[in-house]
Amino acid sequence: MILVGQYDSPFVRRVGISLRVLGYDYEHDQRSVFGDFDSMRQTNPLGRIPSLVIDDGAVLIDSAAILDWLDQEVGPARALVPLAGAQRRHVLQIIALATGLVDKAGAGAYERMIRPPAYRWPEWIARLRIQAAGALTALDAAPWAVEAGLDQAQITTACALRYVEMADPELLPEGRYPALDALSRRLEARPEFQATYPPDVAYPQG
Ligand SMILES: N[C@@H](CCC(=O)N[C@@H](CS)C(=O)NCC(=O)O)C(=O)O
Repeated sequence: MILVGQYDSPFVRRVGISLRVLGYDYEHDQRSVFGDFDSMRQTNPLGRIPSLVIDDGAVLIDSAAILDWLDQEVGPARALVPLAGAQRRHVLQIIALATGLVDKAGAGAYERMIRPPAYRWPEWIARLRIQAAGALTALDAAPWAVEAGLDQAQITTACALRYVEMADPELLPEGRYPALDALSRRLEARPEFQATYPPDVAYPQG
């Protein structure tokens, strides 16, 4: 299996961590989604990461679709998203908040990283930060059923937190979200998280 994409993408990282947690080996293709754009488009017509090349040669794209395939492979007893019931609804809602947080923090980072300064729209960046902060507040208040074991809600949220810490640290001041600080500390200490820990990337701030 080959996982395509670098770990500074929380979508790539959540797939890498899930594969490791579930005991799968994979090769890591570290082409850059920006630097290797033309080549990436040969792998995924959208030119996005992650992709996962599975053993029959098929290329799966989109982290949600990849993780769904993985849960099907391991079966309901080990799946990281519960198969049914209230716990499934809860996990999917947390994942929606965490991936939404990445969408909003990421859109703000792209504004600052890619758009020429003369074309930036401060009100839009401010709106994105309000949306990201809304997701963080809701995630911090969520019931974290840690005694039930590691699930996709925890993995995706921890990956989102590390991404926000890199992309827009202003959104995550120390101590504002104590439950999320604790979740992040606990999970980042695990081997699967350490093996995929993204090095600091210099995102323009402001
Ligand atoms: N819904 C997709 C989102 C993937 C995504 O947005 N990936 C980003 C990296 S974090 C990317 O490839 N960005 C480059 C681009 O879209 O041009 C997933 O879950 O896989």
